[in-house]
Amino acid sequence: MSKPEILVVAKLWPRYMEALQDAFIVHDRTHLQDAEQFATIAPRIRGIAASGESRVDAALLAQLPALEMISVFGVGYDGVDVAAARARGVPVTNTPDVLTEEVADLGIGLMLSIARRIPQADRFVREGAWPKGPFPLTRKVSGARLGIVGLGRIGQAIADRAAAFGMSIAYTTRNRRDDSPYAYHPSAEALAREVDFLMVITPGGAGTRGLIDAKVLAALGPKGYLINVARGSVVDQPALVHAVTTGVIAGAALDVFADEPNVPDELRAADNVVLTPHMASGTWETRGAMADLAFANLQAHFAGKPLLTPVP
Ligand code: NAP
Ligand code: 8YV
Repeated sequence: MSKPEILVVAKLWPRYMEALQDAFIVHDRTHLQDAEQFATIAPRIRGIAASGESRVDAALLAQLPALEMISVFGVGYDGVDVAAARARGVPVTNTPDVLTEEVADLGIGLMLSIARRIPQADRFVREGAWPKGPFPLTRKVSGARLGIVGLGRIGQAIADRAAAFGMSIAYTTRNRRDDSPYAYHPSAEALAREVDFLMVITPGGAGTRGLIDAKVLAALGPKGYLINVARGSVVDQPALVHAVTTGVIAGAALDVFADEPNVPDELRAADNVVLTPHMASGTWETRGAMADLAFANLQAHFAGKPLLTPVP
């Protein structure tokens, strides 16, 4: 029997691509590169392999009459029109849990980096500034107040780590968690008013677009720090640029941006900002586990078995 044909819609990690190429006939981003060629293969496409940042919209789905499933390499699937897929009976899978610890680690790392100014201190030593005088004092993290916007799998793993730093922990979600010992606030603005560090770890998409706006940043205040490991869309980026460059907040540490891989010049120039290139899950170990799970979902579907991790 011939191998199923799938469309890869993002530049995927080479090890994952190799596994896909062994098991399927892979069309790598053909829809973006060659419209004529895509028109000839589109009717045969039975699966999509996407990344967490991929766009799979209704217009693309409409061109794929034989599509049976979409597998996302990532826990976030905000770029996929899940409603349009569901209307066609096309299930979507993602890679929850296997990256939780990794993303939580980077969230804590970013919080420490911006508070203790670790990248700035590194530059200070490299640039030969140390002999001219000491590095300015920084902000203590242990015992400080942490607010988590989104207490899901990753938010909880961040809270577990923060507890070991003796931080007092509070959170906001749409639904209060009865199983959580942490103080609940009904909005990001109310939470921001009560904390030193505001950690954003919700899904992206329409439901959270601009959730961290100018009002939330004003509530966080001139001694407060924002950390975003969720999606760039969750933060009103122009409001954030204004906040970090005018002292509305003390600083920010960001792994995600509104228009990746483009980062505004104002953020790149700001000394009170730490920037990483959407790398929270980016270790050999975790990307390997994500690839295995994303692949296993495709394999299960085409073997007629139940999907491992369908999105809710
Ligand atoms: P999860 O378990 O589904 O948790 C999501 C949390 O966000 C839940 O507590 C949810 O609670 C809350 N939430 C959703 N909408 C909200 C809103 N409007 N206001 C406040 N809270 C809201 O997901 P997860 O596994 O922790 O992953 C979270 C997200 O992290 C992913 O969707 C992805 O976007 C991001 N992520 C980023 C990276 C990276 O590389 N930087 C890596 C992995 C994941 P309620 O439903 O009660 O509101
Ligand atoms: C990945 C992510 O960087 O899981 C997510 O939602 O954003 C990240 O783990 C991404 O999916 C890989 O391209």
